[in-house]
Parts: sequence; structure tokens; C-alpha cells
Amino acid sequence: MTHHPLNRRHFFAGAAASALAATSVSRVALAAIPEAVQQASADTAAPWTPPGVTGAGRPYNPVVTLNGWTLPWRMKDGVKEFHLVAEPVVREMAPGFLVNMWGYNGQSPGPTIEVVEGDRVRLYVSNRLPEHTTVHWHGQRLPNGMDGVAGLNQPAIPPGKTCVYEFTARRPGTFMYHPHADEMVQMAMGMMGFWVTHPKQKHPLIHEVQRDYCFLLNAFDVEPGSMTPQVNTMLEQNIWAWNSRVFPGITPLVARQGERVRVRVGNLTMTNHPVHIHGIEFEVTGTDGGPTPTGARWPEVTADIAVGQMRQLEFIADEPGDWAMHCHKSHHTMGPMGHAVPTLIGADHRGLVAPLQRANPDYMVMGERGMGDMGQMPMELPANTLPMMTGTGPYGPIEMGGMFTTLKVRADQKPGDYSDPGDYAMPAGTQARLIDSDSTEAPAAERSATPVAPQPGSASARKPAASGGHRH
Ligand SMILES: [Cu+2]
Repeated sequence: MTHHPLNRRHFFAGAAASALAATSVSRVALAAIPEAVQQASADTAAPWTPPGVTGAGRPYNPVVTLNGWTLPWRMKDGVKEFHLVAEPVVREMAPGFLVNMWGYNGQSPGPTIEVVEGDRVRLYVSNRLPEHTTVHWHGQRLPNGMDGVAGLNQPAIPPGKTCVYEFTARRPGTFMYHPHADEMVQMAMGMMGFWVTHPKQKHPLIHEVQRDYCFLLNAFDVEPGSMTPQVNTMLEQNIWAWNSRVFPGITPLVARQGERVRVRVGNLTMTNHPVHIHGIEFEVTGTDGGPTPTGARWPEVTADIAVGQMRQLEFIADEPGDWAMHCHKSHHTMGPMGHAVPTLIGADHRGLVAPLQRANPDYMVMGERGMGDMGQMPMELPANTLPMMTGTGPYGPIEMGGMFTTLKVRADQKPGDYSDPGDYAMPAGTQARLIDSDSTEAPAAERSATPVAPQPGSASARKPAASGGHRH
């Protein structure tokens, strides 16, 4: 992970020089509100250190937002003041793949808001979008008038205006924020952010952890070759992302062997995502409703995260290696692809290729033996998109995309060091290997050794009553 400094030009620029000058916020009002810090990079930022805090003096272990950052605040009369700017942004979803989104303070998702239980918070929201918006603080206990539902709790914030929200962060936990005005469009464009409230003292149901990661699940429909998401798509999005990033653009999660790790995940897509982590077992220790009682926790390797839900996954990183971590819906670990392609497995159409290519010079054979070759196929893509499967590991193509990254556990990773340790060096004799055998013989021998006859009523003899539609 590279540590890009925040773009602090707004801290030093005079009010008149600020980019906010384009809005109708007056210079006097601007001086009275905190600077709107901008982030230009999609890299994972180092944890933010509040002003006046040095060394280990931070009263909490900070979260690390995957491919995101924490919004600096200023203290004014005992209140933590933040300034969010809702605005059009260009997000780099993976190296070389740029998408026009709407977000906050230069990025989608917006910056993570990180506070401590009991904090009084004041959040200025400036609207630089072409339409009105609001911010809903998902999961928070707050006065009804601060809940951010346009029309119900407040008038929407018109373009060019700034609105202020103020409340006390009453309960510790994992929250998010998103617009509650033209919601479908604004979330399809990437407007959302994370919120973490740390407990103010030791809490019986909240462990101290050495690593605390957070990210949001989001999805986009970006036609290959274009740059702007189609906002009316309900389920057939083609970009499945974590914090508006896709593999191989998602930062790996790193841990020192033996550390306790928390991963906070929120889902603002239109479908559920079974998040699966290899190599360890985790417990769901909390939801957006609060810490999970100890007796209601059990070990899992996959947690389904429904739409609008948040989950805290916690584990001891005791098994060294480079472990896959991904959504278990296999279409969500793919890059942009068409779903209307016929399945050709088992169809030998070699004799047809030449005549077909005479009619259509671009015709190519695809999928006769599965689609694994797609990971290496030199296929011409439109500008500004990604291959369907991509990413290369030390042993070849990974054949993944979308909601995929790795959990890297190392014995020698320094505490607090989030940098990528590189590929895992496997101890000799601990890796699966090919054996010296004719591959066409082994399965046949196996078949004859263990004949499988369908039994009446057995699963293999039954046909599904109805084959469901292709939905994911
Ligand atoms: Cu998924």
C-alpha cells in the first residue's frame, strides 16, 4: 500500500481560492465551516491521526478503509466538525479503468467518518451535484430531524447549498451513510460512505483488535467502452465492487500471524453477497444493530450480507499464507461480461471455424472446453474496460475479477504495517502438485472402481422440479 498524503490544498488556500467558490456558499459562511478536504487517490490511505495526537496516543485503534480514507475533523467548542462535499468524481476502479461517478470529497465511496462513542458531531454537507441530495446516517440513534430522509425529515439540499447535521454518536459500532433523495440514481452513481464509532471504554462485547478493516459492497452497470454507469439497471450490473474498486485493484488485507482482525462490511448493492474468507474461521461479532451477544455467535467461513446490512467479521489470523477472500457468487468475481453467450462446452465446431471466419473475420472459438482460457486470451477490448478474468499470481492467471482480494498473513509482518508483503513463500512440500500420470487414464480407472448407479429418490436421479431463471 502506498501512503498518499491527502490533498490539503483546501487547508492552505484562502476561502476565495477554494473550489467551493463555485457554489453559492458565501465567503463569510465558508470561513465558519471546516475546510472540505479532498482525496485525489484511490489507494488505501494510512489511518488518520487526529490533531495533537502523537505515537500510540490515539484513544482507539483506527480503521483502515480499503482503497479509501478517513475524513479529518476539526474540534470546535467541543464538537467534532466534518465537511462532506457531494460532487461528481472520476473513480479509478482498477488501474486504467476510470468511471464517472458521484461521490464525496473527490472519491466514491466518500471518506470514512471515524468517531468515539459519546462524541458530539457536526457534519456540514455541501451539494455540488446537478440535483438535490441529503445524507442519511444509516443505523445511528439521532433526533428525527437529523435522519436525512428528503421530504420526511428535511427539505432536500438544493445544488449549491450547504446543510448542517448535528447529533451525538450514541452507540459504538459499524454504520454507513448514503443519500436519501433520488436514492436509486445517487447510489447507482456511487454515493455512499462508511462510519465507525469506537467504544469510549472497554466494552464486554467489543474485542480489541490489531487490524480493523472496512469496506462497502457496491455495484455498477458500465457498458464496456463507456465511462458513466447506467443508473436504471436493477440486477444485471456488470461491475461488482468493493469500495468502488475491482480485482486486481482491491488492496489486500494484511495481518501479522496471531493478530485479531476485524473486517466491517456493508452492502449497498441490489443483491446479497456471501463474503467468503479462506484459511480461517470467523465470527460475526456485530451488525449495524450493535454488538452480537456472545451466545449468538458461531464459526463461519462465509457470511451472507443482505442488501442494506452491515456485518463485522472477526478472526485470529493464525494461518500464514495468501488466502483468497471474495464474494461467493461466481458471477460477482468476474469482470464485465455478457450473460447471453451460449454455452459451448462439449460442442466441437472446429470444422465450422474457417467458413464462419470467412463470413465474420472477427469470429473466434470460445468456451468449448470451459472458459478458463479467457484469463490469457489476447482479446481486443474496447477502451476503458477490464477483461472478464484477470490478475496473475505466482503460479499463473487467477481467473477472477470484481469482488476478490486476498488476506495475507505473515509471521514477520510488523504490527501496524499495512504494506503488501508480496507473494507467500510456501514451505517446501506444502503445495499441491501434479503427479506423473496419464491424465486420461486416472479418471477412467476411478470410474470403473466406484460405479455410481442412480438410486430411485436419490439426488442424482431426480430432476429439479423447475429450473430457475438466470438471476444473480
Ligand atoms: Cu456478490
